[in-house]
Amino acid sequence: MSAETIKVDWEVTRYEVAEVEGIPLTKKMCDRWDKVWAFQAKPDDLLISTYAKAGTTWTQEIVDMIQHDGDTEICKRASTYERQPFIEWVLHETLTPGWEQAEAMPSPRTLKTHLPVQLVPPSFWEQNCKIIYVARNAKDNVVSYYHFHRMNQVLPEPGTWEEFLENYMAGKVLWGSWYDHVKGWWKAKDHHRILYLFYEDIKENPRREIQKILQFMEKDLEKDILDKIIHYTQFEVMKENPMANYTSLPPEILNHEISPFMRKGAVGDWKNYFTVAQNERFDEDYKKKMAGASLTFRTEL
Ligand code: PPS
Repeated sequence: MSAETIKVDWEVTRYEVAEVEGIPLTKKMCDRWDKVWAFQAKPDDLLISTYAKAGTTWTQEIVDMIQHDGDTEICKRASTYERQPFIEWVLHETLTPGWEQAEAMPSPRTLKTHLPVQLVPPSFWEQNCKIIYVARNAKDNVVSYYHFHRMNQVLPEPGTWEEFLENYMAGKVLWGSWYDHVKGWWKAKDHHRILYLFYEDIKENPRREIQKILQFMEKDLEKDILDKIIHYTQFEVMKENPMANYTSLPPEILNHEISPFMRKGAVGDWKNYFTVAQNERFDEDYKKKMAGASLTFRTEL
């Protein structure tokens, strides 16, 4: 694959937000939504779907390592976003959007999305594609999302932590409500080929969770290859991997000095940000929003 060098020869400004069916997305995505919606999936596509900051990159690296039998050199052939296109993403008008990157790619393709289930291009369902969905507990997810908005210079200004938390609880952030996202995909897994995983489970026992992915992908690997995958996809190792830690994007876009993309990779970091009052308010609101859902998250291990 030839990696497209991303050069920033335009003024980097934080993107405007618009909506598709009530879901906030960048205006750049909304303006070309017809292209995203018309995306043609193929039966052997594997889609990695997540709410933003739920462990997408981690899962992408695990899947790529599985597909290449643990060959770390092959997995360093290009950056995460070039190996596995982010189908709905438009970085700039002068650059190839995610769906075109995917179209130009030979099969079998592995693709990334943050779309809520109702906005996934219908061809994925028509083609009965396999989908790996990863969910992360809302508290760690919002902390990670807040820091990502600080460092990613094209995302909307996050405001203060307090303001960002309010917007997140109200679903007024890019890709919409975390609550609806995790619930929507949870329901969909009963009708489609979806492996639903949890960030906390992977953190707790990567071997067990990677074995679930292997089974889902109908792959069998020797124990030493599995050991190698566990090693190369752990936080500390991925953090130093320039093809997996997003340092290959220009600093005008991702400013790792403000907050690194590979920030903490932990479960329970929310305790360093939520005040007692915020936590109480969050929990009360959470109960209402998640009432009736047979979906439970762990906020500590
Ligand atoms: S994105 O931009 O939506 O694709 O981001 P995403 O990859 O979903 O999430 C980034 C967070 O995942 C953490 N991360 C990891 N945690 C544990 N182990 C590994 N290997 C790993 N790789 C990435 C990353 O550090 C972000 O979480 P925070 O809490 O901000 O550290």
